Amino acid sequence: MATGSNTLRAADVMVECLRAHGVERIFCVPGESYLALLDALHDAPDIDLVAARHEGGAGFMALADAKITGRAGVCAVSRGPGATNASIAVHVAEQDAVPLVLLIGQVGRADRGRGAFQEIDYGVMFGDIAKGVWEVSDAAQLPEVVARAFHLALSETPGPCVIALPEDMLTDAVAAEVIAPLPLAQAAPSAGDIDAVVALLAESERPLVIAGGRATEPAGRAALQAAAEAHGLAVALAFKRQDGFANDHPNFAGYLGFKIPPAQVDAMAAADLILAVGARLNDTTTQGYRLPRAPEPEQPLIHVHPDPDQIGTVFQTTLGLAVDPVAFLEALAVRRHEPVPARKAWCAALNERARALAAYTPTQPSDGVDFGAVVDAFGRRAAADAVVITDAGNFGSWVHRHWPWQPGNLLLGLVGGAMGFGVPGAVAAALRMPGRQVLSFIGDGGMLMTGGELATAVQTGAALKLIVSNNRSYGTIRLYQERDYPRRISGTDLANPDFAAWAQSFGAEGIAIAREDEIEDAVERTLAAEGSVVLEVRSSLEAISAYTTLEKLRGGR
Ligand SMILES: Cc1ncc(C[n+]2csc(CCOP(=O)(O)OP(=O)(O)O)c2C)c(N)n1
Repeated sequence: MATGSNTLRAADVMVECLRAHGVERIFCVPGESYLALLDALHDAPDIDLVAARHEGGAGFMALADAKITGRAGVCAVSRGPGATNASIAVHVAEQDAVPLVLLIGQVGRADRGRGAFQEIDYGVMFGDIAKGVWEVSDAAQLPEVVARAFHLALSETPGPCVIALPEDMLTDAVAAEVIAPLPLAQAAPSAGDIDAVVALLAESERPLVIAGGRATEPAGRAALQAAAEAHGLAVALAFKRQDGFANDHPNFAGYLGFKIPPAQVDAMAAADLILAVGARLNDTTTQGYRLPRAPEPEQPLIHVHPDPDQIGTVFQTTLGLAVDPVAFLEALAVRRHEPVPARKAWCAALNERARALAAYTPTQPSDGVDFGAVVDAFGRRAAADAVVITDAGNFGSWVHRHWPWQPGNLLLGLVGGAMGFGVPGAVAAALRMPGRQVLSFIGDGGMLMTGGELATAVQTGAALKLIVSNNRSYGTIRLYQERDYPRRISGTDLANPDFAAWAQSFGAEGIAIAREDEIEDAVERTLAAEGSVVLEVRSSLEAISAYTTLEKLRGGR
């Protein structure tokens, strides 16, 4: 909307800036604090505005969108309550290294600092979790702030950036030139870097790659496999990165998530060299700073990561390369090498363990369906390029343990472990990839945290397949309770709605099963559904996770 001879309303400048940064979808919950921006988006049919039912849902959608596209996800929310609801996504973006730009309507400039209605100082609120926080009081600075926020969100270790927009600033008339995206520095390895890696590899009989981040994203998968094959490297996948390498490949060494049996970790820890590529090496991936051991690893450690701040800060690192992991793997894959015969046996031994752990053995619990059997059936029948989403909770242990992951799959799960991602994450995925099966595994706890976003799916036509493990419990916490305080159940029992009827009330399909002999038919119907479908599995609580049972926990096992 033009406001005068070379000037534009600031809200329209903002839209121009977003457009210049490639934004074509924004997830929001509207608020009166940014009406002018909503109005400017009315004139921007090229930007899809998805209205969610809760700012946590909108934030999770933006996170999922960013994980899929590799570009910054954008979320717009109102001040105070909108911003506090959205804060879960800011935290997860930091934990998961996901580029996210959160736009918040702010109280008018004249009222700042007076404790005005719904006022928050966002620099203080997000200071510890966002990479950058700006409040734009001069509309002329919008282009510069937007360019810096997107640049920072995407650079080195990606993460969240927050821009607060005072509501009266958004209606200022301003002459401001849009600033194009700032270039991202992408260091490539030198020939000398690769020489140094090859020299260390030459002395290794048992090299273990720990792959994560960019190395396991779709763009890095071919290079990861080529490098592993060229040098006979065993490849373990970092937390929630299981789709990065074919799990039936002979070089696949296993997964570094929660509850990996100690014998499996010990076997991997017998490595005489660790090559960590793209992974930040957090406590989950390193199995509690054991693989590699902190601060002094038991074997030489090569760490390749785009962000120099991630290298050498926790682990004494033999060789650190702050370079693009994909460029590194490509360069490593084409280097000539002398075959080291012992590596074949090393890979085979780890691979055998990984396969044994992934094999599903049916159990027959008496209090409901073994959720593992449902995951097993989906794993056998789902499309080879299915998008698989996991909310946080024990039901996910079967997915992470038994799903036959292939690089054609896309796994979306949160390293940050926040519940409530399952439904909104699926909405974003289905909108972005309408032709693909989008399967989201969720617990009864997580389902009712953000399940209202099923309405957003129905409204936008996003087709989701939501598989709910209804074990009538916050099962993960119950598991720890039974381990530490056997039989003292406190705050973890849940009374649930009829999820199938609940789904139908949204206009989605609803299916419920309570017996194992119903699984195959229900899975087939779920996969065949054209629109959104909720499959409620009345699952066993006795079979509380893929690794243990209530009985074993109470017996101290
Ligand atoms: C937003 C949020 N709140 C609380 C937790 C702590 N938490 C982790 S798992 C879990 C229970 C999950 O229950 P459910 O979704 O029913 O799945 P289940 O573990 O029973 O399979 C809780 C409360 C969390 N991770 N995220």
